[in-house]
Amino acid sequence: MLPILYSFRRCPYAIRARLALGQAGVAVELREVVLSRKPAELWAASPAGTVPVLQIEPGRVIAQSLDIMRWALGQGDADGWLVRAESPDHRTLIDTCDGDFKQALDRYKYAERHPQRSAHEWRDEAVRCLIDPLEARLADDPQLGGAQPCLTDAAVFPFVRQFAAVDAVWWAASPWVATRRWHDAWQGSALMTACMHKTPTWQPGAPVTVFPPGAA
Ligand SMILES: N[C@@H](CCC(=O)N[C@@H](CS)C(=O)NCC(=O)O)C(=O)O
Repeated sequence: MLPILYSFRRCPYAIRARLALGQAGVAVELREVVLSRKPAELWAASPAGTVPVLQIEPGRVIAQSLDIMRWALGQGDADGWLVRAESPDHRTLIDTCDGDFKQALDRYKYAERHPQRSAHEWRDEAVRCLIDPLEARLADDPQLGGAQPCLTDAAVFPFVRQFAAVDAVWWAASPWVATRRWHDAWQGSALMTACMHKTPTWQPGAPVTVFPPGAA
């Protein structure tokens, strides 16, 4: 039996998990869920009810996206994604992404719910938290991992993708040239294309969908 991944196609946490599983070449049964109608099987596997959730075997569950990434790459990491992401500054980048940046991103996206500041002010905050630091690093190297990508690139990219999509016209003309190049390379990559392959919503008894597409 394959490990089971409960996932939601557009969720940035689920995207980072799928990127790592795809990179590692770990085949899983993909169960696409609708967040407003999560299946009982997901709740049973993880009472937190968030996605992604990876059930490696009955009773063995990983319910945090970064842990899924690390587990997947622990199964296969021919390109050294883990080792290049080991330094404390990489951990800081991911913490900032998941913390201050994610908060500013959500407020920028749903600015009408956060009237303490304007959408542009929330956007500026998001830039200050993460986009500026990314630009400084990516001006010197094409990837956060250096010449080659690493876990940090894949962990952070889905959130920058979401940020860029809030106002794609503004982003395309923005001054973060190196970050935009990095974003576009990830967005157009074969790995990302495989990750964003559309699958029907899972329900009990549905035919098994294997991820990555085409894996055994
Ligand atoms: N810390 C978790 C966060 C996962 C998370 O918040 N996922 C969102 C979807 S993007 C979710 O499932 N939210 C619950 C909901 O919307 O009901 C992780 O890294 O996996």
